[in-house]
Amino acid sequence: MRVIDSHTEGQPTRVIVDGGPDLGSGSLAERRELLARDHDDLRQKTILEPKCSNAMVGALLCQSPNPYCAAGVIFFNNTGYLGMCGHGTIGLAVTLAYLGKLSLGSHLIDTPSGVVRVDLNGPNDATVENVPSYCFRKSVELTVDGLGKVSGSIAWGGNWFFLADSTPCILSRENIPQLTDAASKIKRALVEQSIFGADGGEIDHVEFFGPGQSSDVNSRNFVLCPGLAYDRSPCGTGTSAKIACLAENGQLAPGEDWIQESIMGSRFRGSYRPDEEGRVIPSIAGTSYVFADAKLVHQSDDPFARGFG
Ligand code: PYC
Repeated sequence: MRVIDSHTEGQPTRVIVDGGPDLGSGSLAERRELLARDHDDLRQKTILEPKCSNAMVGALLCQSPNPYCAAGVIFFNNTGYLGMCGHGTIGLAVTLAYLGKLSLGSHLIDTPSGVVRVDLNGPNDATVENVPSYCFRKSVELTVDGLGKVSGSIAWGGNWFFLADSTPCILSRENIPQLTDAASKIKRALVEQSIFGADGGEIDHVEFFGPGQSSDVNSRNFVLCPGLAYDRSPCGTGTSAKIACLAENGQLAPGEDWIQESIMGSRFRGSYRPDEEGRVIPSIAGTSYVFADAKLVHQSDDPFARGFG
């Protein structure tokens, strides 16, 4: 199985460019179900520790049934499958450019959450125009073990996010263990208190916000992903969810830039446009670098081939 590894603003993506299972020719959402049901060992063998850090997002390159799409992709992580992934789509575009399979310019990419557009601006720079994003609920209150009352918004950016109204501590690298602990407790409380997304989907990403480190940044975030790894990038779908909430509150105009900084200090430049139906279509721009072009091998007696179990 050939994989290409990259990182987008610090967050890694491993694209499986060949050697994946035959998932038929259904929609990407249908194929994601098949992959999860019948071939989860692919996810386990490709990205779980000890092979990768638990932040790694896997991306199975597929052919899209939509003839206008340059590619299809199914994203997965250390615990399951994602609908969309912003940093991963930028990583995929840069990976395809590295392989000589994507030219500079505009392309459509099919994902289980819908078709997105990617503009490859240079060999390492891409802008993703994401799926329609929206704020589902505001001022949602929950009681969280050790934190007391916590309030926030629930928003869709291609995945479900809880955007907390306040942060338990300063958003600094030294506080990552505390931030991870607080966000994990919020994630658990959402399930326990039966608070879900619009479609009953689990709200499996939690975001905290604070001031950026310099005046040209609008905000810094900390994003906890479903498998309890934190996003080293500002999270493309998380920034989209934030932009949808800002648009809903009249705090960001169409076309206005929103510079989102990650807990590691890397940045995405975001903005949005309204579509014909007035929905928020966020764009996220970032940089990605390829760092490995490898063949994965699986030895039959490797006790940790599928991770630590
Ligand atoms: O960039 O959308 C993103 C993302 C989701 C999970 C990790 N990164």
